[in-house]
Amino acid sequence: MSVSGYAVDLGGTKIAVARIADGAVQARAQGATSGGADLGGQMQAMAALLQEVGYQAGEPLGVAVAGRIDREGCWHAVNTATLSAIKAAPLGAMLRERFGARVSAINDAAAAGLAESRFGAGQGAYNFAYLTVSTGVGGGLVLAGKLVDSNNGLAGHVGFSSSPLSGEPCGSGRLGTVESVAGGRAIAAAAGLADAKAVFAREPYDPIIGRSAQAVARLIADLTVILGLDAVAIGGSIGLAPGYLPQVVTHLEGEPALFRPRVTPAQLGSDSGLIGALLHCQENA
Ligand code: ADP
Ligand code: BMX
Repeated sequence: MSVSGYAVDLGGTKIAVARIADGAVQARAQGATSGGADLGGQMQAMAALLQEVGYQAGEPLGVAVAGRIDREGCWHAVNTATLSAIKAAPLGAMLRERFGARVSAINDAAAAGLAESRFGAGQGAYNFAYLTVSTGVGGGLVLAGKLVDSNNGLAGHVGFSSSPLSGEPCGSGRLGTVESVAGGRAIAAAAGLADAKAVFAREPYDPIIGRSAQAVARLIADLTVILGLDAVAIGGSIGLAPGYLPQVVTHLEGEPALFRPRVTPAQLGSDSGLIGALLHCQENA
């Protein structure tokens, strides 16, 4: 893996940064995401963590963030309950101004999908989807070897598709989405606990987690109908939590064989967003 430089992965719960050499994480720093921070605040948080891993302006830097990035490099929260102050924020321009020309910005799940398709669980698949089950539910679709993108940056945001298992409002403004039953915020709210991690600590086979896994299994089958997927990789701290993937697979077994692609954990684990962000930078900046 000839991927070397620095990367940021800003999700709804945590910001991870890394120094990467030949595709391997050499140094890592992490902090909590401030959901109410505006672009200036988020940039400040990224810069402070980057300093911890030795980054200096001018070096290659791939930035992956939750939310959509449009063709002009503007950053918009789709779920405004997760990043409430991110609205048409000129992330691309601000990153270049602060860190130089060798920077790029991409959605976090799209970045992870790119990395998994190239170096991880998606290798050898013709049509591949990466799904993250984390604060929200995100996706990166790689079809015929190419990451699906769009002018408005919304392509791949599969967590905002409808789920028969939810009638709940979603921070996207839609009603009854996959994210509003399967994501970490939804799991915590349904259990009345501070976060989804506490729900897992109590009981990984809690019916609330089972419902999340069932919604993700339905989503996988629906995406397979539409895209003819060969393989799906699941990441995110919930997706990778012990006991979660087996529940998804059990629910998927209720579908006819034609609608069941290969489903595995993300091979690069929690590094896929970081490695994909830097790969995107190398290929686009
Ligand atoms: P982000 O959404 O910022 O990318 P994560 O992938 O870590 O970050 O996902 C955050 C969600 O995962 C939160 O809902 C958190 O409670 C949950 N979580 C974190 N660690 C664990 C764990 N070990 N087991 C289960 N859930 C976890
Ligand atoms: C949401 C959406 C996606 C993101 C996905 C996973 C926002 C703020 N987020 O669907 O852009 O890719 O969550 O993000 O609109 P995470 O926060 O769970 O890592």
